[in-house]
Amino acid sequence: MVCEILFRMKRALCPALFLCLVALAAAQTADYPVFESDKLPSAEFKARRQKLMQQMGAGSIGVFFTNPEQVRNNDVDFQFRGDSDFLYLTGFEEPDAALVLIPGGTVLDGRRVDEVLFCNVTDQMSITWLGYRMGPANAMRLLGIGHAEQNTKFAAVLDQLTRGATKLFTTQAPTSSRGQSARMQTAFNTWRQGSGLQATNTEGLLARMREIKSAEEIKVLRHVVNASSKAHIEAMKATKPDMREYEVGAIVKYIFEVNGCEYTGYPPIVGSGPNSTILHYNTNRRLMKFGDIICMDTAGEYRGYSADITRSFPVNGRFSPEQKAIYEVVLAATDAGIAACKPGASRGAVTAAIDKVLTDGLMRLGVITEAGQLGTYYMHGWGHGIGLDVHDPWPTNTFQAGMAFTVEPGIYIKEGSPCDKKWWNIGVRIEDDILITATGAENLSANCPRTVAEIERTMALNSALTGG
Ligand SMILES: [Mn+2]
Repeated sequence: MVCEILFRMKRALCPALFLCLVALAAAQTADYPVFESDKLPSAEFKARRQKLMQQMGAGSIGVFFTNPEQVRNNDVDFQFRGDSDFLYLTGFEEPDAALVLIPGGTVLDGRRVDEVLFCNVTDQMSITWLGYRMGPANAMRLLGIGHAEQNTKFAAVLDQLTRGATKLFTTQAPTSSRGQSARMQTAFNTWRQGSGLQATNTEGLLARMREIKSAEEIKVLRHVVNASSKAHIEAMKATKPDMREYEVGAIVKYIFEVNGCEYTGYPPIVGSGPNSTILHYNTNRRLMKFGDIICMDTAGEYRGYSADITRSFPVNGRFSPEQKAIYEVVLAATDAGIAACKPGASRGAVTAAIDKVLTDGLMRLGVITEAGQLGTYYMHGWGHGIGLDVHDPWPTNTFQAGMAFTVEPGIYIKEGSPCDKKWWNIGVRIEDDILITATGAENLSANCPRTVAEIERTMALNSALTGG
């Protein structure tokens, strides 16, 4: 990676600034290559914006920002990823962008508009240094946005766009501290204070839209769940005693990426031995030993959508009797939870099914002696929505076709727990991705080995990645 300051110096020394400006103007309409053929269709994003505008009503205005870029260190940023509500409404993946929705429509520079995207333009610096930018013209053409403008115009036209508005909708985007993103947010905040309008948080409306997945979204979810399942399988095949946890993490990330994932949905959790009992462990540095169990929670993100899969398996490829006993209890609880998922049922039925199986199982094994002790070893909820966020909005209690969520009970027995020490350092979570269908539920991650026999069979296979 090279430093941007060098470029700035060169630009300052340019003997033909005029030519630079000509090139810059030409670049405004630069072609934008589309490398992917399976992005969600622009018509779907358009329909989402229209549905949101119908709910907002005439006379209202919606102003939305994507996430700001975040510094990692010095002049290096974290890999950019847009705000999920913004991605949901636009499909626009670049930083420094804002969307204004005007359900009643208004006139901007003599043109009737009801939606305006503000984004970066392609210029000489972006071409030389930053890679491809879509730019306003391509955003209209490729994303079906009614009207797009360069983001430097945001402050100047906000008054025109909002004229006569009586209601404001927005979301709580993280504030930006630099660049055009910060300038747009400052202009918006100034306008908002001057307008006297109370902001209505739109997250509730968007949450109810996002919790029901369309056929196109389900296609994407299937892809990312399958890619994530493959990653678990390759990790199981490769895992051996005396590997580091990060070596397993490297394998899953590799499999996500060669299956087209742009990101991991969240940092891989590869917890072995005592680390298997830490719910969101992702240090992944420990040397794994014969006899350890691994609790591995990892999934990719594809076209913005994340899967979320956890499997637990023994480092040496064969479960110990104690690991197997705990595993079978958690698997039975996962199965009971999934069996309670169907249209019209509610979350409470899943909670009850899982809690009963876990309680009965741990009592039978003597890990607990009364039902009230379950919380010592099972301290999280059984699931959450999945989608653009790995913890996706899921406001409705009753299951409906198109909902996608996880079922993920677990048992975590730390060293020193009040039970026979033969159970210590066993952490087991089994997490599947469930889609509610018209008639029941589909386990999208059923191909990822789940039973003791399936896991031991998979682990006995040779790995092409580690040669053993
Ligand atoms: Mn999860």
